[in-house]
Amino acid sequence: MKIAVITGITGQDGSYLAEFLLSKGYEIHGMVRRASTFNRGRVDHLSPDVDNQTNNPFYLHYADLTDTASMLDLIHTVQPEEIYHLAAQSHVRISFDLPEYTADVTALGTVRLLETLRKSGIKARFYQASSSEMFGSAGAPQNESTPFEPQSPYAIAKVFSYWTIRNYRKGYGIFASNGILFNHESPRRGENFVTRKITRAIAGILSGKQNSIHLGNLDARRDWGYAPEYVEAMWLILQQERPDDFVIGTGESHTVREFLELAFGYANLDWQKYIIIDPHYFRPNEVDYLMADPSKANKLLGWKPKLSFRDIVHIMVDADLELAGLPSPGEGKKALEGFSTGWHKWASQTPTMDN
Ligand code: NDP
Ligand code: GDR
Repeated sequence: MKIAVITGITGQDGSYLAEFLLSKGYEIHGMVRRASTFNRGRVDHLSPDVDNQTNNPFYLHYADLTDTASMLDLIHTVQPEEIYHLAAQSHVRISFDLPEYTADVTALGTVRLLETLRKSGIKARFYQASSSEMFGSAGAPQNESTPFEPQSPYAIAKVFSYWTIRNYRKGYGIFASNGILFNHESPRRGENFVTRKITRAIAGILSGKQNSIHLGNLDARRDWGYAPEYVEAMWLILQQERPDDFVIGTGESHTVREFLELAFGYANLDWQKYIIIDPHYFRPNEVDYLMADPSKANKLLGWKPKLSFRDIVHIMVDADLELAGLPSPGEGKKALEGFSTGWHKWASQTPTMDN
């Protein structure tokens, strides 16, 4: 049984990755940080002692990216073969409010974890959650050779981590790889990212709990994929013969406005009646146009996304309507039936209301 450590296991990607690796027979050790509120909603269903129905080799450990000793303890105790480093302060706009904290967690946190691994002498493979935000204002499409032009404290912190990975790979021979992932969404997406904010608002409007949605820039273009497909790419990256860096995305780009139109239209609502443009959600610097050129991943990893932009919108609207106890049109559910690879099912999409 292979042993993997996942940092950021309580986040969107960490929770899907844990499910995927469990289906592959891995023993999973997740890092969780202390919070005053419940922060395990996305993974609680994986714990062996919840309902006595699962007996997963799934363990959670308290540690924090700002606390080196806690990570040392985790790595020494678990002796992992693979480390998936997903934990971060991951919100771009909030990184402008918290630049120092974002640098501490999202940049220095990576160095702390890599140093912990290096000093331990354990030969684990290391996956770094790099981001398309690193490309910033570089022209689209972006691939592994596109120079970075980061536009936020978050993106700058990710560029620091990206180069740290390459430095440790070259300098110390550590099997450390960057997955440069473009935006990927799901019903488990955090509520303050734009896609989930929109699909939750639709459910709120239809259930009479809200009558408007405040948004910022609708013209930004993003390459949006489906998160469960992206965690499979993370795993593939660590199964290669050599460590390397890969761009992961769909190769299609859409504006926030297009997402709005499609999502509201699917729920039979006219989006223009509900949108309030609120400067609070504008960013000091915006990233206008991201679109992946994922040809290296297509060729070397054999990775290609199966679900379309439309499928993702349908899945997210269906899931939020169901969470609100409303009937859903069901196109998203249908799309997922076609996609299902055994480990990922509709029923486990949104384990709890307050994830
Ligand atoms: P989330 O924001 O959903 O999850 C972030 C995770 O990091 C959570 O588990 C969070 O814990 C944890 N975390 C935050 N700060 C600390 C800390 N100080 N110590 C320990 N854990 C911490 O992110 P996603 O799942 O969406 O993304 C995963 C990674 O991939 C992130 O690094 C993100 O920057 C990157 N990325 C994401 C993309 C996307 O489109 N989703 C695209 C490209 C890169 P808690 O639950 O307690 O808050
Ligand atoms: P992003 O995702 O910044 O691309 O980072 P987000 O969903 O936050 O923004 C996407 C675009 O939508 C515009 N926007 C709004 N965004 C938010 N959050 N809230 C709003 O109300 C709103 N209105 C318009 C934004 O300006 C932006 O242009 C995500 C994160 O997951 C990162 O961690 C990851 O690295 C990148 O994707 C790839």
